Amino acid sequence: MKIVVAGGDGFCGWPTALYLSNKGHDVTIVDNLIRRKWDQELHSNSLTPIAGIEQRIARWRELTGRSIGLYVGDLNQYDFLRTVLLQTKPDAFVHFAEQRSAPYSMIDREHAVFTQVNNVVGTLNVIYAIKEIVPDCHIIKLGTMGEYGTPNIDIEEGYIKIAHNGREDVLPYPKQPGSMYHLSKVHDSHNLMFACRVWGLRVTDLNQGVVYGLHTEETLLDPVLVNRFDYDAVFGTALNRFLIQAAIGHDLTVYGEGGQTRGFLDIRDTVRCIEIAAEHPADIGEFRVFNQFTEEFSVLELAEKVRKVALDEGLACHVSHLSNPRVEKEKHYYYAKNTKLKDLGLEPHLLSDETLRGILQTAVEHRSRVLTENVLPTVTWK
Ligand code: NAD
Ligand code: USQ
Repeated sequence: MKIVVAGGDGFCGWPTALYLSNKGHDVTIVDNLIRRKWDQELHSNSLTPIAGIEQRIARWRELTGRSIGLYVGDLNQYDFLRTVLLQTKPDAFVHFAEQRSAPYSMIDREHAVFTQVNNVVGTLNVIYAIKEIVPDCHIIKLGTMGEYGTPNIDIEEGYIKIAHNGREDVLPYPKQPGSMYHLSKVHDSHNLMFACRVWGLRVTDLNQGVVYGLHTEETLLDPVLVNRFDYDAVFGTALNRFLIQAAIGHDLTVYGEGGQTRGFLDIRDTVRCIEIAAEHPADIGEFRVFNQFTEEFSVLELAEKVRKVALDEGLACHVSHLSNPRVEKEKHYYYAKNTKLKDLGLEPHLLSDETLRGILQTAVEHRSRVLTENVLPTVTWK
């Protein structure tokens, strides 16, 4: 298949591009490299030293003989996006290319506005460009489990059957997102659903949980192919952050009580989920939603797991309960369905001590690169 991976220089996009290329797909990356600029803005860095995108792609070609196309540009520039689609005519458009940090979106008004404009307008442009140029192309859009929030009932995959005043319907599952970033994903979902209903586009919205790990079979082939590994309080995510904190002997930063429960998945499952979605496209006019995570954990449970594995490795660390910089429930019911991807063939890599040890070892290897002033949270929701 001809597949565009928008956001293909990022944490999820880069290993996905390599994985799909390795499977024999004709892959083109589209990215404006803004994630690298946010590191500069935040005086932060990836724990792993990452090569430039041209160098990454050239190394991949040297090692495997496979070419990956590259367009450096912004999805918010409609003419640029039109050119990409006219020249590539993709069968599938995988859309990772958004500002994905909840804390970044909550820094101030400017960052909230930027996040929503970047994400919502970018996705609107994707919708219009596909409608105009390749209407049969399957949009595989990265959404988030955080669109649902933490309701006191089971979370379904996108839709819920509701009986009301003697009548019944299957309706979009209610959304109660927890940040300006998560809200941008809800807006995207609504726009995409409208485009399917009105123009007959085909879309899969992957409501992904928090991703952990960094390596895949392909990124491990050579140091130039290494994936980025975020640890700072703005872009680092829960489990990866705890592992890096353990590597540098920092207290594990559980926010508040730590009963916040989320869906999690291994990066090796992220890439496979994209392949599954591409191989089983949504029907014409269908807005299909998959919940893309494999297991649920509370953040305190994760911190305890990391503490135990770190101790086995001779790294003593403590779990610290920080005053929560976010506004969120710290103790709540959480049960989300996630059967659709498994029904289509996903065989999850479940979180084992061995997996934790592997990520921890990478963190230890690069720990001298940690800028310790970036570890504690400074952005608050209030
Ligand atoms: P990332 O920031 O590492 O990568 C995103 C990439 O998109 C970056 O390379 C960036 O330069 C690019 N980009 C952003 N805006 C762009 C634009 N307007 N035009 C072109 N390129 C643009 O993020 P990630 O962790 O790889 O996440 C990818 C997607 O998956 C996001 O949509 C995110 O919301 C979603 N997601 C991520 C996680 C996670 O734990 N990392 C979990 C659930 C969902
Ligand atoms: N948390 C801590 N300590 C930390 C970091 C986070 O206790 O050091 C807590 C947070 O308060 C929150 C939970 O862990 O309750 C998850 O936070 P996170 O930073 O790991 O993840 P989140 O902000 O939700 O965002 C990440 C990605 C985002 C994606 C989302 C999936 O950055 O792109 O959409 O995970 S989900 O959480 O399912 O919405």
